Formats: sequence, C-alpha cells, structure tokens
Amino acid sequence: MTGTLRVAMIGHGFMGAAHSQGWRVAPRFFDLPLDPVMQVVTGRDDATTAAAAAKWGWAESSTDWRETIARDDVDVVDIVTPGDTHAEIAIAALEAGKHVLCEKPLANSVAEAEAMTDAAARAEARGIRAMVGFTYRRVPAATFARSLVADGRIGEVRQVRAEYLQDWLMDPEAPMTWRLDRAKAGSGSLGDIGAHAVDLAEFITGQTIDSVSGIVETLVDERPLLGESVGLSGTASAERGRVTVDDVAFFTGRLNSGALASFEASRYRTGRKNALRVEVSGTRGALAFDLERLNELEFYDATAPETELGFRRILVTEHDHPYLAPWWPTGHMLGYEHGFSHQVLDFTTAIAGASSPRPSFADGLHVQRVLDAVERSSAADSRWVQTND
Ligand code: 4PW
Repeated sequence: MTGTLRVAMIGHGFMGAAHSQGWRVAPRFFDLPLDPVMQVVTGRDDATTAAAAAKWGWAESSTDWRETIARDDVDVVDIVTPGDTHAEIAIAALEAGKHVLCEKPLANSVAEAEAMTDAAARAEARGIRAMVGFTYRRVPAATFARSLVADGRIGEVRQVRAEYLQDWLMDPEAPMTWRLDRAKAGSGSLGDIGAHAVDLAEFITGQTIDSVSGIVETLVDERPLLGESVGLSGTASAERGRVTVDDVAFFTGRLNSGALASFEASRYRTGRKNALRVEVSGTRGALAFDLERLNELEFYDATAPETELGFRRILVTEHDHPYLAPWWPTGHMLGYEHGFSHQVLDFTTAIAGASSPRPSFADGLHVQRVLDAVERSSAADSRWVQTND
C-alpha cells in the first residue's frame, strides 16, 4: 500500500454493518493500493451513531452529514442510507471532491439518478470516482459466470431468467419499515431486490435491457407501524400505516441482442429467504448462478457427447477463480459478506489507478430506467415500454 484513503460512511443500518466489515476486512486479506481508514460514521441520532462507531470500528461519529463531507480528512463518502437521501448526499460529496460509493438502487427516480450521473461525470473529469453498490457482481461465482459467457462457453445468449425472492413480508403483521414507504425507498421489491436481478442479469450476459412489459402489485396494503427496527424488519407498534410500494414485480424484457429475459422480484414468496438466481441459456450451453448456493455455478455444455449431457456443478472455490486467491485454502467457502470486501478492493483499485469503477453511476441510472419502465408498463396494462437509454 502506498497511501491511505480516509472513509466517511453516511448511515449505519444493516448495509452500514456490511460495508463496515468490507472496509475493515479487505485490507487484511487483499494487497490494496490504498489503505482504508475508517474515519467517521454519520447518522441521525447521537447515541445510536456513537454505538455503531464503537461496534463497527469507526474512529468517530457525527450527526451532521454536511459537516462530514466538508472535512479535509475525508477522501471517500460511502452512502448506506435509504434511497431518498442518495442524490442530495452523493451530489454534494462529489462537488466537495470526495470519491463516492453509493448503495443501490442508485436513487428513487430517474431524474435523481440523472442528476447524480451528471455530477459523477463532472467529478470524473477532476479525477473523482463514483460507484454504485451492486455487490452481488462480486460474488466469485457470478463474476466467473460473466467470464464464461464472455468467452463464448455457452454460445450466443438466447434466453435469461432472473429472480430475486424473499419471504419476510408474508406475515401481514410484519411492520412498516422504510423499505415499505415509497417516499423513502422509491419502490418495493422492484427496486430493493429486483434492481439486483436486473444488474446481475446484465452483468453476467454483458447485455442491456432495451424494453420491458411488466406488472407490479401490493398484496398487503396496511401494516403495523414499526416499533424497534431489527434487521430488515422489526417489532410492531399498535398504530397502523399504509404500504405505498409493491410486494411483487414480474416483467419480461428484451435485451439489446434481441434475446428475451424474464424477471421476478418478490418479498412475498413462500420459503424463499434470499434467493437471487440468474439462469442464462445459450446456443452452446447454459449456466445458472444461485445466491443461496453462492460457492457453486451450474454449467451445461451442449457440445458434450449426448451420453454425457447434463448440468454439472462447478465448485467456485479455486484460487484461479475471481477474488479467491487471498482468502482460504482451495476448496473453502465464502459467504454473503465477502462481496463487500471485493467491492472495497475494486473501488480502491479504481481510485488508485485512476480508472473508472463499475458499476458506474451511469450503470445505476440504466437500472433506474428499467425499474421506471416496469412501473410505467404496469400502469399501462403491461404494454411494452422502452427503457430509453
Ligand atoms: O440490497 C438488498 C436489500 O435491500 C440485499 O442485498 C438483500 O435484500 C438483503 O436486504 C435486502
């Protein structure tokens, strides 16, 4: 390492914990070009932010994000707040000359995402980097899947099936959290988890979605208000509130190559806990990535002798697989949290090497346009809508 990178994190919920552990662990396993210093975490409440700083290892805490981004001893602003604050914080941080890592989805609307992308382009001209946190790209099996497709191992992509399914909202008494409030989250399952399915399908195939036809639906209209927040959910209070986002989103899309894709995002899918799956079918083979089996990849070689055809399981635990060499001896497994260390590796590498990190804000804007097109399609009896890139 040749220098330090002083990081400020804005927000400290579930994603704050995940990012904190990325910043802390990555320099211990990877030879990063810059050494991250966990300078300051910023939140709304003094006591809980100070507790988060102590728990996750930040040197200081603050309750004023504007003051934080104005500090001379901050180089990177890492945004892990709900979507309604992303644009304001990210644009201000970029204008203050800070590199920005922003959680997904990039924003709550296309207009906000456009403003953020413009700010990132202006900052880029001054050597300032911006990246959006679609972390699942950095699960080794997903990264490896992309390279198999790029190397032509499944031939030309003909069909894609992508789904991100959870079931934590099946209980009608599960309380309202910010993820169920359109003003804070922008949309429901569509933006929260469907955005991952869109990004990952495009990442693995190397293609983009040009048009969609979709339907989004809210299955539980009213829920108890939140008492105390715990993980994604929390305890219920006696009062009730209106759910203003979708529980379920289905859509079909056409990729730029002409291939067809189907997508499903639901937080109301019985028995599915954190099931992100992308299956790609090509002229010479097929593959499937499944987050619930994240150390594996299903691979089908259609050119094999007929007597040997069948999906086989590739164990993605070799040192020659993406990101794996610095971790454990060959054959040992990784988990959900490792993607956040890989994100730190890639972001610090881009900053030090003066290259543009991906997924960029422009990539985040594209996903936002897909989400927006799905909602517009749903509002118009599922007619086909262009994503307008
Ligand atoms: O980004 C997503 C979240 O908002 C996550 O990857 C999983 O789904 C876990 O929480 C939600």
